[in-house]
Amino acid sequence: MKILVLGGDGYLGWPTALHLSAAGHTVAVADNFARRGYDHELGVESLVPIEPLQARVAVWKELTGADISVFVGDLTDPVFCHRIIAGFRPDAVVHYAEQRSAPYSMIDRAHAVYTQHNNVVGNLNLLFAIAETDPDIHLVKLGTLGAYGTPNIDIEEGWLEVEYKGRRDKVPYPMRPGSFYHLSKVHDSHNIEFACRVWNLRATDLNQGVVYGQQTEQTARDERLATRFDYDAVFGTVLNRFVIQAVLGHPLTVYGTGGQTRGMIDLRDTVRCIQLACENPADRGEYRVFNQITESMTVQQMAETVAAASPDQVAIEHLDNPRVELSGHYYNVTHTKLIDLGLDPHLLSGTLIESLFEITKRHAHRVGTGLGEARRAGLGRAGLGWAGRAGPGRWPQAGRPTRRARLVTAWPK
Ligand code: NAD
Ligand code: USQ
Repeated sequence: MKILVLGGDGYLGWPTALHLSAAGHTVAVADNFARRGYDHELGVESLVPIEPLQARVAVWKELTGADISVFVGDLTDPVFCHRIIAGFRPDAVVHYAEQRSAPYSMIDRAHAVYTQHNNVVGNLNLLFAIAETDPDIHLVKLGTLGAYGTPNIDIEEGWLEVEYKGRRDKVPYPMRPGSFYHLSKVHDSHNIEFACRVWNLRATDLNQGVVYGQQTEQTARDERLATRFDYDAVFGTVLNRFVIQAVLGHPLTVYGTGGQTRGMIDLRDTVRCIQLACENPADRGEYRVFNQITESMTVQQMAETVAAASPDQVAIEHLDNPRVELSGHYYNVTHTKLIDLGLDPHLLSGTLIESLFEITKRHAHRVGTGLGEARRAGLGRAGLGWAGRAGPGRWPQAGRPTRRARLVTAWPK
C-alpha cells in the first residue's frame, strides 16, 4: 500500500513510518517541524538526541534500500495539504500531525487558540483534500482516550446504544474531555464522522491512551534512527517522566492522590495498531472508532511499578494536582477491536522499564531544565495551571504544583 504519515517527524510518526516501510509499504512523511519549535519555546529538548528528518530518512535508505519521501509544510495551509494528497495519491493517510500536549494547550489563551486552530483546521483541510482527490483514501486519525473523560459507565468504542423513552438509537459516545487539546480531538471526531456521512469517506478514529517506551525494532537498528523521548512537565508523558525521574534520583511526581486511572499503550503496539488499521480499512461511508490501549492503571500504580523496577531506592512525591481531574473514579474501557484484528499486546513489564532505565542512564547528562518546574522551563507565569482552576478572565496559577506530602518507598531489592 501507499501510506502517507502526517507528523512523520514526531515521537510516534517517525517509528510508524519505519514500521510501515519495514512491512513493505511505500511510505511518505509530512511535517512542519512545529514540535521541534515547541522545544525552543519551552527551553527543553528530547532526552535522546534526534537527527534532522532528512538525515533519518537517509540512514533508513542506507540500511534497508527503502525510500521514504519527505514533504515539508503545514497542514493548516490548504494548498500544501491538497498538494501532498494529490501528488502522493496514498491508499491510506495516517494523521498524527497535531499539537498534542494538554498542558501546552492550557498555558494561556494564545496556546489554546493555537492548539485548536492547528488541529481542527489542519484536519478539516485534510478532509477536503481527500474528498476532492479521491474519497476512497482511508483516513487513519489519531484521537485520544481522554476525549471520553472519566464517565461512571463503561467507555465503549466510539458509539453508545441508548434507550430513551422507549426508543432505541446508536449515538456517538458522549465526550467530556479535560483540556483544550483534548477538546480539539472531539471537534476533529465530529468533523470526520460528518465527512464520512455526507461525502462517503472512510475513516478510522483511534482513541489512543498514554504512550510509553522509546524503541521499536526499527529505531533500535541505529541510534541515528532514534525517536524523541520527552520528559519535561509539558510534553513528557507520565510513565516516561517517572522512569527518568527514577534514574536521576528525583522523586516521582504523582499529581494529587494518584488515584486517577489512565489507559496506556507501549510504543511498539502503537505502530502495530496503525499497520492493522491501514491493512484492514473501514468501508466507504464508515466512521469507525477503536480504543487504542492495552491496559489501564492508576497513576499511583504506575509510580509504584517504576519504583519497584528500579535498582535504587525511589521516592514517590504527591504534589497538588495542577489539573482538574477526578481521582478514585470508575474506569472500564472496552478495547477489543484491535485485538480482533490481530494485536498481540506488550503489557508493561519490568523488562521494558529496565530497558528504559538503560536508555535514560546513557543520556542522563543531557537532562536540562525540563525535569524541573514549568516556569523555569520558559512558561512564564502561566506555568502548569489548568484554566479550570483559574476561571475565565484570570490567569492560571503560576509555577509548579506545590509539594504536599512525600512518601518514600523502600522496595525490597
Ligand atoms: P509529536 O508532537 O511528537 O508529533 C506530532 C508531529 O506533528 C510533530 O512532528 C509536529 O511537528 C507535527 N505537526 C504538528 N502540527 C502540524 C501541522 N499543522 N502541519 C504539519 N505537521 C504538524 O506527538 P506524538 O506524541 O507523536 O503524537 C502524535 C499524535 O498522536 C498526536 O495527534 C497525538 O494527539 C496523538 N496521541 C499521542 C499520544 C502520546 O502519548 N504521545 C497518546 C494518544 C494520542
Ligand atoms: N501526571 C502525574 N505526574 C506527572 C505527569 C502526569 O501524576 O508528572 C498525571 C496527570 O495528572 C494525568 C496522567 O498522569 O492524570 C496522564 O498525564 P500525561 O501528561 O502523561 O498525559 P495526558 O496529558 O493525558 O496526555 C498524553 C499525551 C496526549 C494523549 C494523551 C492520551 O500527551 O497526546 O492524547 O496522553 S489520554 O490521556 O488517554 O487522553
